[in-house]
Amino acid sequence: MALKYVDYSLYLVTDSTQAILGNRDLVQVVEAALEGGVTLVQYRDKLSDTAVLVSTAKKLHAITKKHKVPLLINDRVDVALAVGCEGVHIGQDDLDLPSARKLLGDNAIIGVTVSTLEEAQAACRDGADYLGIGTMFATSTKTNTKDIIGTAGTKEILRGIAKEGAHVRTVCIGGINASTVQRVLYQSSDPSKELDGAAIVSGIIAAEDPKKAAQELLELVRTPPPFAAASIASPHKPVDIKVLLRQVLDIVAGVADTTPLSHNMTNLVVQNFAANVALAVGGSPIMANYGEEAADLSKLGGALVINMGTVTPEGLENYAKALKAYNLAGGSVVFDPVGAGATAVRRNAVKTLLAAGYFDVIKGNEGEIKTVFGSVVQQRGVDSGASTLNEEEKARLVRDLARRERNVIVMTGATDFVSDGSRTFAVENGHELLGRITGSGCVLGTTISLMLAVCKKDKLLAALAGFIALRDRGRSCSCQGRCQKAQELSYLL
Ligand code: 3NM
Ligand code: MG
Repeated sequence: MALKYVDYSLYLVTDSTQAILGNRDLVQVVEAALEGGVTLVQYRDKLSDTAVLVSTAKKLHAITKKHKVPLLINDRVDVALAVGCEGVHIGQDDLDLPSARKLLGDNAIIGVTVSTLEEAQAACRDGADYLGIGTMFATSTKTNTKDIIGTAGTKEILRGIAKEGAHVRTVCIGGINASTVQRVLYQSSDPSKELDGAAIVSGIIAAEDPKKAAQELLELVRTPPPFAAASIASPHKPVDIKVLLRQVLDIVAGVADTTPLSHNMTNLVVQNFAANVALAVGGSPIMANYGEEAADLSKLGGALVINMGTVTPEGLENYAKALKAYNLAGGSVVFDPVGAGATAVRRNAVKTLLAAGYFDVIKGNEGEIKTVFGSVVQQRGVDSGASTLNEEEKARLVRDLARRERNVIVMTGATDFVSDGSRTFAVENGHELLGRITGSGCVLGTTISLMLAVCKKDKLLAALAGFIALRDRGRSCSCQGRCQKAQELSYLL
């Protein structure tokens, strides 16, 4: 097969419906998008008759050639042949890939829509040049989708084809826009296989200014998101706990020295307690549950805690709004999915929030973390419920979830487990009295947020600092890693 150098980073898929295109001329809209920098175009038109398809495709091909961008046709191999464009995109219900290849030849670019690992593996075996993996998020542009697979499902597919599909390129599709594209590429990509780009319909075609929309999206796909961790330790580099503890104590001291803001959107039970703990460790708390305030607050260098302990429909909207504002500003966000496994409402709230934005740290008890992972657990109220996991299984759960979400997971319990996917720690930090008061877990979210505000570059250290701050003000400890606290941290995986 001939080598085809194709830039998949910003893949425009067209739509000719009134709802998306309106009364505008498709060819003009695509030309504007090309001027803005889209790197690949698929003509997707489910409405027009064959003669119109061919004549529109010819016009589109003339302008894509001018911009040296390939043009693919959705479904219709015959139209691609008539026009002589670069290839086709086929769905699972369209002409099969081997037949399309036979008709179009080795030099054609052929992409396939996949939403499961099995479909992806079959397409790789059959010689697809690229996969369109979806549906990422629910979208009005395509309603007959099989599954909303999100970033977690996309990553599972990428990991599953990393070997056999090493040369097969990949894009994600479905509901992706300027406010989600960076996170989607960041969270979906697996270390063994990255996404090559994002396919977008309404984010460009329905935009008031398609050229500007394409320019903005191209800039976004080419830069890492503001919350991308600058330094994650190499998985093979051994960790020196004493060195690490000194770094952690520096973070705790840094909070006391710089008084960062901890913006809490938290439950009615712990607001006062959490505010006082934030003050006690040297931070500056603001308890602001109104999402509109987040745009301003996110610019003050602090971090946000979203604690869904007393969730309401309005509260959920406020959380999502604040999450987006902090993601945009590069401020860190801690998620405390309180009682996640207790009710259907809370399980759905978790899904809604994970799809709405990026959490730097997710902190919960065993029942909550299992629910975030996707296991069905029945929590009794906000208590964790009986533990079903041994220590090694707990360590693996937090590690795997951290890898999936590409963040830091904190799971509290008699022993706490913390992981960033490459380093996993157990923290022996418990006290029998903690189980007899309310809010001890919630205030940990607040202390972690303060630590994140002073240490963005290593979120795992910040999370560990959140624990240490609750035990002892770092400033008053001069042990240099020699005291009892050093023994309380152990490195697991
Ligand atoms: N295919 P928008 S979703 C064409 O899941 C298409 O395979 C999908 O449109 C899939 O960018 C989709 O407007 C439409 O959300 C994507
Ligand atoms: Mg199709």
